[in-house]
Amino acid sequence: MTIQLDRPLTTETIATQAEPEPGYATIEVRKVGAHLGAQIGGVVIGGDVPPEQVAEIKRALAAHKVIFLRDQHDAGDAEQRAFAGLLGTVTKPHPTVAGDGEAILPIDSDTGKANSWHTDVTFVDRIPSASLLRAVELPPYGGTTVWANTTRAYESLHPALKALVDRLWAVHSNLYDYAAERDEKRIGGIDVKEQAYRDEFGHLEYETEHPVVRIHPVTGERTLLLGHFIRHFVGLSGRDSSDLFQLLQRHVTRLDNTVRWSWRLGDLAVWDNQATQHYAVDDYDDQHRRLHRITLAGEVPVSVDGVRSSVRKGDATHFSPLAAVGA
Ligand SMILES: O=C(O)CCC(=O)C(=O)O
Ligand SMILES: [Fe+2]
Repeated sequence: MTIQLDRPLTTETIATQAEPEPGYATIEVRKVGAHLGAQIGGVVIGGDVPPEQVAEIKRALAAHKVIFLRDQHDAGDAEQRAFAGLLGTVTKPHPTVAGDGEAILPIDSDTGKANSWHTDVTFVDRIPSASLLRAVELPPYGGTTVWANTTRAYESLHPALKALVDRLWAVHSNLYDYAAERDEKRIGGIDVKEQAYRDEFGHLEYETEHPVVRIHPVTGERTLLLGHFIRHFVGLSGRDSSDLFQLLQRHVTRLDNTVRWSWRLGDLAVWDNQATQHYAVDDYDDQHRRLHRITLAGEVPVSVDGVRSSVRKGDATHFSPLAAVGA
């Protein structure tokens, strides 16, 4: 098949030497890693991306779990938001953080660094289906982001471990790291802006019980739902929870199961927040780094037995509507 694109990828914009994948008529899809990650060419983000391209971008996202669009230099917040609206239903910036009040959550090194493995906003029932992150200001070195494939992590488990996690539930909370916070305050290791952000992050308390294995609403695959918002597994002691959490996270975050992206200005990354975790590498010293994030509404997770997650504390209806089933 010959693909006719308005803006084909040039050698300068290609982050991968891979040939375009067959099966796409309106975009170029090139793998960045074996197990997840693809670069998408031929798209100019904004509100007028044609429906055929939107459908193919969604298909590429489901297949590759994180996709990267380069050289979107003309795109600002408005184009990012309009494009997000074509892929799904845009949520408020965050359940507890105001952001721009509409849709954008600034990810700014002045207020914190997400250098801990997580899936976004898992402490509410309606976990976002996807996140769109656009580079705004980048440090001259470092500051990459790494994603891991939680579906492949599940598939790689021994059948006995699968049987264990298939029945296991976990409590997720936004107030996940109190002890560390207190220690940092005591030893004076956290600055004012960062503390203000943490206070805003924790000003409402959310707690939700999720299955450790959920059925992906689009692909139907089983996928691990873990990450740093977990407090403990239901019915397990803190110590057992911690050991089991480390074991499972080790499978998720094996380097072979990840893809790492070196950001350039003009980059937009979109990830399937129902099949990945991510980690922002803090290796750029005190230099400023800022990206803008938008999340898309998701469904309440469903376990392998068909049981939905349940809220223990907090109401997330102001943050996000529930996505239509299978969206
Ligand atoms: O800073 C990054 O690269 C990612 C931060 C993050 O966790 C997010 O945008 O959800
Ligand atoms: Fe995140």
